[in-house]
Amino acid sequence: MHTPSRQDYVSISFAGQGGGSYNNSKQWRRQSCWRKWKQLSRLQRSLILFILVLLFICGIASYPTVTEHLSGLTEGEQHTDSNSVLRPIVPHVLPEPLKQARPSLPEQTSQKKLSNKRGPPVLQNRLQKKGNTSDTVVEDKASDTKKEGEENGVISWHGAVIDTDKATEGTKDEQNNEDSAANQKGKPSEESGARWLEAVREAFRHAWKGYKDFSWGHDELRPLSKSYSEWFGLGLTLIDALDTMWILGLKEEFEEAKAWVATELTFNKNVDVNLFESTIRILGGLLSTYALTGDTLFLDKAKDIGSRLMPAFNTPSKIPYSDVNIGKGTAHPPRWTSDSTVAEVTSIQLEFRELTRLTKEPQYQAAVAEVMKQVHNLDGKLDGLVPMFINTNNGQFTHQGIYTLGARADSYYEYLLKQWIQGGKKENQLLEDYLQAIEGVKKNLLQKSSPNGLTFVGELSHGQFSPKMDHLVCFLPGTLALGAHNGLPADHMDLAKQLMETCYQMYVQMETGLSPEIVHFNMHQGSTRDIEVKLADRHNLLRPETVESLFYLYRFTKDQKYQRWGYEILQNFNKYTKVSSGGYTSINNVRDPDYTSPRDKMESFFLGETLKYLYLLFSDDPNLINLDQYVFNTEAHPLPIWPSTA
Ligand code: DMJ
Repeated sequence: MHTPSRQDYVSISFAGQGGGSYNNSKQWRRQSCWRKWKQLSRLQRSLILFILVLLFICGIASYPTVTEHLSGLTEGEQHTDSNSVLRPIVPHVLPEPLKQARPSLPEQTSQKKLSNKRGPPVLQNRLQKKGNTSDTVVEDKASDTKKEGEENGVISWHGAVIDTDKATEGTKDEQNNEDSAANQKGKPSEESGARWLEAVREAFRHAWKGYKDFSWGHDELRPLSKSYSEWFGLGLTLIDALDTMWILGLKEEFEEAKAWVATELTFNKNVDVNLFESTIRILGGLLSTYALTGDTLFLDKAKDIGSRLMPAFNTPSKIPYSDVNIGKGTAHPPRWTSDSTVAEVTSIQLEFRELTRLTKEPQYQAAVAEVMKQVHNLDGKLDGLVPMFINTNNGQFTHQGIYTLGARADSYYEYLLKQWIQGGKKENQLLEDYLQAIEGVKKNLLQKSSPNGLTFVGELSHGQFSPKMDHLVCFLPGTLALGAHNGLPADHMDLAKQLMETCYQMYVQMETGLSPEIVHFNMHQGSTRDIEVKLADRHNLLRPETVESLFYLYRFTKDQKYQRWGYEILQNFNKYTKVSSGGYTSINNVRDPDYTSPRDKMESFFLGETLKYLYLLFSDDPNLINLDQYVFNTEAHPLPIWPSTA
């Protein structure tokens, strides 16, 4: 290793210039420099001047990039809402400012092509207007399975792509003019009706392309890393999407998926599956595809998975465990508790009852009816509202005193009504429990926000009201409307309409036009805004509940504003969650259009539910899944309402 000599050091220290004494005065340095300059030849001086000029020009040229970078950061840092509650999300997924990115990946080209012929015109126009600032490059921190072309850590992203400051502002008027049906109060024209249906089919095809290209036969697409994630290892997205393809008339896609089910799908696997999730998505998906197509392939597969799930009910209380190993035939609760979730054990009934009807084997219906019977008789309810957990050993509610229509309880209420409808409206106990629960909601959980008086469903914890509402609760307007359609009190429909408006506001009041996972409503006088969102609640998982309810409300009222609202939501999914290379992704932040922070996951329910309900919402054909003949399970799989002789 080279060590600098003493002599080197002395020469760098201007040794000799000051006769051995160190003189660092400004005057001495100026004179010394000038003397040295004079000693240079003309050629040397010209060369130095030329280099300086060159450096100056380069500095000027790079100035905009630097300022853009800086201003991007500053905007992000300063972005807060009026109440200063909302701060920009920590850039853990997107380590570089978006505006710095200028992608030149193949996806960008293909997206541009797509935008010329696909999607609603509004979107196309926005993209075209943006021209060469189209796609944004994001780095996917979660991608540990990157493939070729992603080595640089950059992935083309068509989402928060658009430099929103410019594009959104600049196109608002255009949007109004170009898609009057979506923005005026009038009836969407027949033409736009057809176009909106086609827009859903395009969205589905785009989602399917991502699934097919990067995660075929696996559970869920990770669209940014162009890979997949496994949950049960059973092709979850493919099965969840089967009946959607059938309903949307996507025959080619349906046939290729069916071929996979026929040749690749096996349940003889040593895997733990969640009883509720596999029932609503897999058993429900197979049963509904059988109902729609009559193809016994799907019934056979449904019988197979249904029988493999039955060990879950072998518990001391007959309240099922949460997890089953479908290969070994064993079941167990989660590692940390012997409790199951109330919504999970009470939202598998439609599917197992249907399996009994089709197979004439009574054990399926008997097992789920036993759960309903026990829950009906349990202490610990409040005016028909149930706690969130139930113990699999003693069959009692646990964690009592907390009541919500959101996570862990939601579909209990939905399945009370829907089982009653499925069975031909004869099972009075189910109806009574449902009616009592809705009264319980009105009495304990319903409030109005300030300043605009939005009706919302909050939560109760040991007598304390919390104005918190999950997006999951937005299933309720649809369920209330379905009840009213089936002869339940008319005020259920009034409440459905009010809650529908609230759920829509959860979208439009966000900067991306997409709802967060959870909102809090202001209730005190003098509030300036109705809806607040906590930092941790800003994500959107492509959930279906609001478009599900819009579908019911439109079917029963024919009020076209519900279709327009749905179309706005579809446009915003396209704008902020669509990934250019295929698929859609959940996002972390619905409050910042410039920085949505994609999560790199497409949930199976986006294809199973969200796009299906959007399509049905835009359809004016009441026989496309006639609601007097079918009842949707909680994963949007239509099951037949039993004929009266059944
Ligand atoms: C779906 O799996 C079902 O709709 C379930 O009832 C609730 N969660 C998701 C969709 O948000």
